[in-house]
Amino acid sequence: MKKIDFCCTALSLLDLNRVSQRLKIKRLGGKFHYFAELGSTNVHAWALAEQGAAEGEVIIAEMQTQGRGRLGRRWESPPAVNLYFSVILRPRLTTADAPQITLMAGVALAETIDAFIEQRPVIKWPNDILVDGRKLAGVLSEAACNSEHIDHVILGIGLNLNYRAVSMPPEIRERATSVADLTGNNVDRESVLVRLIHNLDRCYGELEDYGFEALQPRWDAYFGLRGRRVRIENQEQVLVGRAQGIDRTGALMIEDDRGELQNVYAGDVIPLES
Ligand code: BT5
Repeated sequence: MKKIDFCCTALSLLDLNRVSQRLKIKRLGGKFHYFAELGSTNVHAWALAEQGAAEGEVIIAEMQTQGRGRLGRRWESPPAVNLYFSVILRPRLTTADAPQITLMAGVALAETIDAFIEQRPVIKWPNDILVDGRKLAGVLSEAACNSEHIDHVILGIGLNLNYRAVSMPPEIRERATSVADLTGNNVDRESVLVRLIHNLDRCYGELEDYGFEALQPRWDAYFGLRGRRVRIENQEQVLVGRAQGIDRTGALMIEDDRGELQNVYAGDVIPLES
């Protein structure tokens, strides 16, 4: 990636003191680790969590040189236009329920984005937020756990705010979008961050206190593929069928072409013609 000299450019950087003052909660966002540049906020957060960092600490960077998606994919992370951050969580959940963290973040993201754009955001299971079929945000959750208990989860979020299509690399230009591209105006990144952390704090609290059932109706309302024919690809299989929604563990339920219900726990969903 091209190196950017921050001193010589008129980039508007985040002021985390201002963000902290606006946060009325203390559980998530009680402490920020701010970087002008980082390889990956998830990698750094993982190292801090291993050293005993507390739940709710947020690692945030203006740009990432090795922003990560799932399965070693890349997350484009140019400087000072978007949000790239990771939250350290130490949830009171069993290992089996760990995938619900990603789903919880999807609800918090969708509810946040809804406040800044006219169009309705759509959740694409398990971790994408799409608007008009283009990707606006992605979630990467990584958990350290044994067979029963979770030690920590690193919840990483990338959200495109003032990233214009003209600046995007050709590989994603047709498939990605940003709040600025959707509204025609730049958005105040700190306002989005404050609202997003509030919403994450609230949704995370609901998940821990009442279980995923408390969030599922809202997740369902943002889910864009119910009844659509989809192809699911993961390391074990390729499955074609009709998406029915998610079960209480967060698995995607697919009715296959023999009419049997299959639960899918990981993979990429590709919508097909209905
Ligand atoms: C994701 O992976 O969507 C998870 C992205 C998580 C990024 C955050 S940023 C903060 C934290 N630190 C990290 O290192 N990561 C997290 P996946 O479903 O595998 O999607 C990756 C695919 O999305 C890529 O292969 C591209 O096709 C596309 N993509 C890459 N950058 C994008 C961007 N900025 N906007 C939209 N799409 C993008």
